[in-house]
Amino acid sequence: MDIIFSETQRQHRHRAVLYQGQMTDSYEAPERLDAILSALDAAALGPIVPPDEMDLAPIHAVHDEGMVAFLATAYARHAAGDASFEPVFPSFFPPPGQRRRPDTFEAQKGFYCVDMEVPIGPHTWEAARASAACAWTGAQRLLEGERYVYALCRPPGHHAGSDFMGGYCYLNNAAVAARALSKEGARIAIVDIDTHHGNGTQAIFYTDPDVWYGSLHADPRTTYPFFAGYADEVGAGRGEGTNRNLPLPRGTDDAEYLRALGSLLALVEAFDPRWVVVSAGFDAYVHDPVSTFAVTTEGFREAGRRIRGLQRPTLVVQEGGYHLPDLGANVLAFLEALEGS
Ligand code: Q9C
Ligand code: ZN
Repeated sequence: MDIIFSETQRQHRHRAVLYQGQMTDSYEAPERLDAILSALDAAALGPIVPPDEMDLAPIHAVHDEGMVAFLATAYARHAAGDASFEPVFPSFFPPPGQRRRPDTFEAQKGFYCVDMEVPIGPHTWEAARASAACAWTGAQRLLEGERYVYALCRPPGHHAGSDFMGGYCYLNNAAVAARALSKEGARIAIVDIDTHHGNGTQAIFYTDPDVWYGSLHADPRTTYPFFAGYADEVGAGRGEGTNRNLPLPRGTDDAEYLRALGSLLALVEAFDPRWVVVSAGFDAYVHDPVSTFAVTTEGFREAGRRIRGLQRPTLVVQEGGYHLPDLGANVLAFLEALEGS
């Protein structure tokens, strides 16, 4: 299986995110890449190749021009001001029904960043762009006839919407790949197994009849992203019926996780997509620091086996997963089972 990876993704390192008024360590660190790379390397899963050259068109096909421009220039605007503090952080957020785009940089931060988990440092834009390029390149490989491709993306993407960023996510990598695959009206299914609901991906495709989105995740009543991911969100307009959410209780184990995945995959079969994109987060892991689930390495292996059962060309896009000691083993178990090795 081809593994698409860019070294540029390492350059984004936010030592801190703001949580409950305090700077805390971010789990979303470059060491995640090494944890995954060393496991894939040791197992010789496949060639690790850099992404193709990508201009901004595939990003603009998903994201609002204003948001992309904001992300690309935010650090330079910040550094040019009198800021004494490193990353760009928002302070002011639009109240419900007041989502107007202000002219001033200070207010644009909270207009585009919906929480305090997306600080923008000197290389965040380059890393986010490289991450999106990995996913987009993976889509190109599928279009060229590859059966299974793994995009080792970081920062992750599924909490980024067309015009918002949040939850460690700046650009929606899976959405960029899905858009690239949606040529000639081909149907695509995005299966999101990260422990968090992919509120950005859902929002991007909510009214799109050709892109089905299904997610299993911790109940948003108690878990990030809180404001979306409920079972009654089923899509709208021409996209009605192409969105499916399965919130699961605290303590969800392999059996429950796989049962939920089974019901999502039955819906994927019924949708009959040409392509499958997996938003593959491994933060449902029993030891994950952000997880309330109890999924094991064997659970992820079985998830890979079940998705293999779809018998569709599949792009795996890396999302969350923060337990460094076992992250690589979890990714490897999933990918090996997916390709049947
Ligand atoms: N103090 C992804 O997994 N919030 N994003 C944790 C801990 C994490 C996770 C707060 C929510 C975002 C892609
Ligand atoms: Zn997650």
